[in-house]
Amino acid sequence: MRIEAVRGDITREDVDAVVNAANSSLLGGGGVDGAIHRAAGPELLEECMELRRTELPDGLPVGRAVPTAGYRLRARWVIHTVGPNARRGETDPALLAACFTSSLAVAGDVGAPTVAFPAVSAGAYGWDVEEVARVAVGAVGAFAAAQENRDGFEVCGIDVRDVGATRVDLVRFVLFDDRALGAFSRELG
Ligand code: AR6
Repeated sequence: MRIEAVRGDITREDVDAVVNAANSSLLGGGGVDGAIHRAAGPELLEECMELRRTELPDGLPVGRAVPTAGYRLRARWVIHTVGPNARRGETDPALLAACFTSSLAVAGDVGAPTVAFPAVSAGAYGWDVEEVARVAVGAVGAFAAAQENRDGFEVCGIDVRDVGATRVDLVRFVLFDDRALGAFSRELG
């Protein structure tokens, strides 16, 4: 798996799936969530509302991930995940790692070999971007190793069995500012 970090706006990425740093309601918000909803168009909110009516009446739990279509984005899929909110005392790195792991498992399930991630939880949810970079790069690296070995593993109670469904061969961290880009670039060495 190729893992890279670039500076940019994730809504413009030409990848199979972009990951959204959503909240449990899935009904939109500010930051990268607002930008993705604006760029994808109103159909995205409609699909999210349908998910809430059907599969997720209580919302999407922290650390989990769910796919929708990408609508007007170049990406075919949006994978929504909910980061831990440090401002509410959610500071367990395993919860943040689970966002990256579960998003990659969903990418494998839907058949998305190239995936772009933002710095989940590094904005409104108050995590230090250096810590986000450390956790994100560690989680993606562990997923890549499991994919190579074709074995499942467990992260934060999530049993990632199907890492071999479709291989994810590119993960691109798309960072909005120089500080975030520096943090991820250092972690990637
Ligand atoms: N492309 C790439 N990165 C971006 C973009 C973009 N277009 N826009 C912002 N970022 P945040 P969180 C960066 O707040 O901390 C929302 O209201 C931003 O600079 O988007 O997980 C949701 O609805 C930061 O580094 O997500 C939730 O309520 C990173 O993306 C809550 O915020 C994440 O910042 C989620 O908070």
